[in-house]
Amino acid sequence: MQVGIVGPQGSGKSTLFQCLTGLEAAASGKVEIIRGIAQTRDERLELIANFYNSRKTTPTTVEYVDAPPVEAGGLKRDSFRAIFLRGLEQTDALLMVIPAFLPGQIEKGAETARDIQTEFILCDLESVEKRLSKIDRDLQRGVKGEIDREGKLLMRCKDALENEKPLIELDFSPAEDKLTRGFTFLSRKPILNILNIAEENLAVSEDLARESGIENAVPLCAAVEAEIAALPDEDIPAFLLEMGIRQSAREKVLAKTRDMLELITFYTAADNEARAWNLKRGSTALQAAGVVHTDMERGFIRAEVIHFDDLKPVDSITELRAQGAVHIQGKEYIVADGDLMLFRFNV
Ligand SMILES: Nc1nc2c(ncn2[C@@H]2O[C@H](COP(=O)(O)OP(=O)(O)OP(=O)(O)O)[C@@H](O)[C@H]2O)c(=O)[nH]1
Ligand SMILES: [Mg+2]
Repeated sequence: MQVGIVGPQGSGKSTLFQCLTGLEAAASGKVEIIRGIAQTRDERLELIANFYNSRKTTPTTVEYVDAPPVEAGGLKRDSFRAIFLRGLEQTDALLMVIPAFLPGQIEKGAETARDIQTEFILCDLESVEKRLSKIDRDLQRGVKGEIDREGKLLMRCKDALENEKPLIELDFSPAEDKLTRGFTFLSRKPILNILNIAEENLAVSEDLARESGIENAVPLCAAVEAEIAALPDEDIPAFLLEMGIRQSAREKVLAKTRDMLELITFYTAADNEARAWNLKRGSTALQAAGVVHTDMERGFIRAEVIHFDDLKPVDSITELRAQGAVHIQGKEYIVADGDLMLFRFNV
């Protein structure tokens, strides 16, 4: 999973990047893209690894991308935009950091955030128009097939974008989704709004978020969270308690992003490795197999599924089997969050 961090100049994007990854971020004012991988802590995975005596655990990871502010380009806007676009190309979602740590900052911040989203729409419109004129030329030369369908779809996109509607508001069929995959549409990426509040407002953070009028705003104080990220793991709970923070930014942002993307976690385990995997909610056992390995999907026979809650009270797999807690499932089984999956396959 890859998540981009965007927002007005000086809103705290790089500070948030540091909180989320524990890494050094881009210096303020620099047109630079910095990437960093955050490991996720996963207690369920630890428990599963213990159960199987796995030698190694592999949690899911998130790659965060610290982007420069769009408006910092000045005269060299085009080249600036190119860097910005390239940096966000592969992201699955965006965090929009809205500054609210200084008095009166929030209105202007929210306005700039909207401007940035307009910029996304303009970027997308530019790509759509470019592609449409190429398609026109090809159609005139007599090229047929797929291109016609793509043209129609892009006309729909153009229509929305010209009406300042982000592409995320359009419903694409899976086939249409595939057709547009090569485009990196910025306005099609889901956005999680982050309200970067002052330390002294931490106690009223939820009220501030509600009163801000910003949709689903997640309040946090990036400056304080950066301090938390620098602490040794064992000192974090006491610090959070002292500051009156219920959940660290790292955990909160991750959970909200995964919710927004409708992701669940399933697990695989053996004596060599216990591993967590991301899966779109509502996916089948066959699709889960494909996430692990294409061979498993191709040669899928069945899945043996253990629900995480059944695993906790027992000591061994024999005990689980005796209780009937190992469920044999076919391709169409809808995977639940926390399922431990063993795929039987034949290629
Ligand atoms: N008081 C306070 N200051 C903050 C907070 N977060 C960021 N700042 C300050 O705001 C300034 C900009 O922070 P950055 O994290 O570099 O912001 P940025 O959005 O990455 O900046 P650009 O990349 O230049 O757009 C720094 O001086 C930070 O110390 C915060 O939560 N509270
Ligand atoms: Mg920065």
